Amino acid sequence: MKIDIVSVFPEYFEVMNLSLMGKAQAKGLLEIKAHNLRDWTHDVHHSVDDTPVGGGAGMVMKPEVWGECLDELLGLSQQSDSVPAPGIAADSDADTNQSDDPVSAANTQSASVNVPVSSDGSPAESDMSAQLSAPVLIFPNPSAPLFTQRDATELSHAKHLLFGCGRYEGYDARIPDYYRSQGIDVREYSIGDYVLNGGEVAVSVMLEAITRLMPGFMGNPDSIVEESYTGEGALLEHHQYTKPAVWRDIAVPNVLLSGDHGKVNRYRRDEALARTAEIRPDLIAALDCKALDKADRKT
Ligand code: 6GU
Repeated sequence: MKIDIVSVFPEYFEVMNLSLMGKAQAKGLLEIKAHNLRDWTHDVHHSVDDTPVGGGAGMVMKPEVWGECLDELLGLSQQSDSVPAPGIAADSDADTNQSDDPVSAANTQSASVNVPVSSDGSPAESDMSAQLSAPVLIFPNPSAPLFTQRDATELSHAKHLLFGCGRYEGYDARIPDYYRSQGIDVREYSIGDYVLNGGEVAVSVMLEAITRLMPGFMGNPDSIVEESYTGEGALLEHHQYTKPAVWRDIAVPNVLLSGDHGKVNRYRRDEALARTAEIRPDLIAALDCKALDKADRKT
């Protein structure tokens, strides 16, 4: 899997050379490149942001710099960002491009990559192992839908992921809109209901969730099968214990020492259901009834 990350702090991603992610890169399973957005600026100050149109606090990331950067990393032909005079509609801007700049007008055609996109954008569970052969462009955004294990599973089959990290008050909304209009698979995700200073940490979180699901990434692939949030009946995981059987007067539940696999599985399943009902009732409410077995209903 090829991974490009664009950020004004590319050094953030040096940690990707450590641990399992580092090993996966050494094995050639992953190729991660962090790029500095300022490399695509042309002014002396290398500025990437500007004040919000319509007013408000903070700064917004400019579309022109992102446009040049993403065109290059996606292998799309460069568009010319001519600035219309105030009051001129976007349509006449396109006309100006066509008459004044035949090269960029011609490129507008070839820039289009037609990727089939399903009606609701999310594949059925059965399609999750399908290769995503076209690049996926991902923007972390605290105002976007939540990133879930389902998204991680789907994206673990992608060939090329490109992350664009916003800073300040965010990025100009036309950036994702434009790449969608060019047929690119564009996603925006939040990692939780809190606000971070920028997308870098969110990208690190998403990348770890995605890459560990890649075939060959984990030493023991069984360890990802029984985890929380996986499968049809996404439940929190049961508690785990190791030896000794008693530690500081606290004993491991007896049934786990019984050697009876049927009983152990039942105990763990009941515990997972009880913990989920207590801690995350929303997950129980969202549970597909078909994911419950007969014994679940008795308890
Ligand atoms: Cl994806 N970005 C930022 N800046 N803050 C967040 C987030 C993303 N997800 C939760 N908070």
